[in-house]
Amino acid sequence: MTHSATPDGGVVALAGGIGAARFLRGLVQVVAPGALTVVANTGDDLRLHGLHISPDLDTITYTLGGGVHPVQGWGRADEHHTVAAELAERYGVPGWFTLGDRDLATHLLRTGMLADGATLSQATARIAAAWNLPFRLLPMTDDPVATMVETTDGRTLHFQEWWVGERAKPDVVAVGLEGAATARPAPGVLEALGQASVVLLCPSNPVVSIGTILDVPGIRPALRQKPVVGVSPIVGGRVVRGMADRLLPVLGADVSAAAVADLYSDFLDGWVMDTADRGGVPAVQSLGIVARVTDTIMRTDAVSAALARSVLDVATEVVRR
Ligand code: FO1
Repeated sequence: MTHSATPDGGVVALAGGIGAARFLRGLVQVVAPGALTVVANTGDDLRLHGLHISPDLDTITYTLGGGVHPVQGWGRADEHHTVAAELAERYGVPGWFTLGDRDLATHLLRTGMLADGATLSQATARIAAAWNLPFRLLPMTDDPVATMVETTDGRTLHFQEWWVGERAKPDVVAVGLEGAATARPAPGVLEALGQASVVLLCPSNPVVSIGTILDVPGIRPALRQKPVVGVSPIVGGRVVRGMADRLLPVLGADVSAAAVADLYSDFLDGWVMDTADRGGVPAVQSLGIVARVTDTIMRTDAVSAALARSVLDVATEVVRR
């Protein structure tokens, strides 16, 4: 059933990859269809074999469309790797970034549309429609951006080269969104934020997913005008998944739910943390942020839906403040 607080102005959710997709599976159970816009990170995007790959857009699309690889949380279910094997064996082009045959169809469609002059938003809308997504999915920008990391051995790598290609072995001294200065929010993003009754931060990486969305000029100021409620991606001082624990220290932030709230404190109104982080409630409240603790480990869609309801409950409390 839809949450009583499904506001008429609509809900906008800022999203990264796997954790966001899990949360969205719960959110779509409690927000009226058509009331939700998801703005996804494109800093992970990369070009390989001449193809434009959008990992976070595809993880959200495949997960909410019912076709994601159930164990990996990214890429396609029922996947084969005939093309990747032929590239490696016949042509000597090894794949450090696993691209399955079905996944390649998505990248071929997107790259073909871009080559014909379409925008990333238009390609995303075409792909989302094919997967019957129950919400509008927007990239954070149509402009070229890329999350880059500087490693302690003096190299600058694309985030995926570091995270996947080098298995995150080198330590990182800096991370940033290349292209941010000239990037514009994708069409519809600022309008959706302007009309929203509430903006939600999915439990995504605060540095290379939510942080990169905030780096697109115009988005962070828009959030300061809205009730914003987020879900902590850090539980009990640890990441649930991914590598935020390696990147938060680069920003000088502790690996804690309260520290992430502090990073967002210029616009954040509500913060939902796991019961393991009950001790962080006073620190979050001292920032003037409504704090709520609940089970945030989304083992099932029912837990995701309960978490989404908690987030919308906090949104109601924030709006009534
Ligand atoms: N993650 C990996 O750890 N190894 C891979 O080979 C890999 C390939 C891949 C291909 C398409 C895609 O959409 C995502 C892929 N991912 C892979 C996940 C990707 O690195 C994500 O961006 C991160 O997991 C962060 O969300």
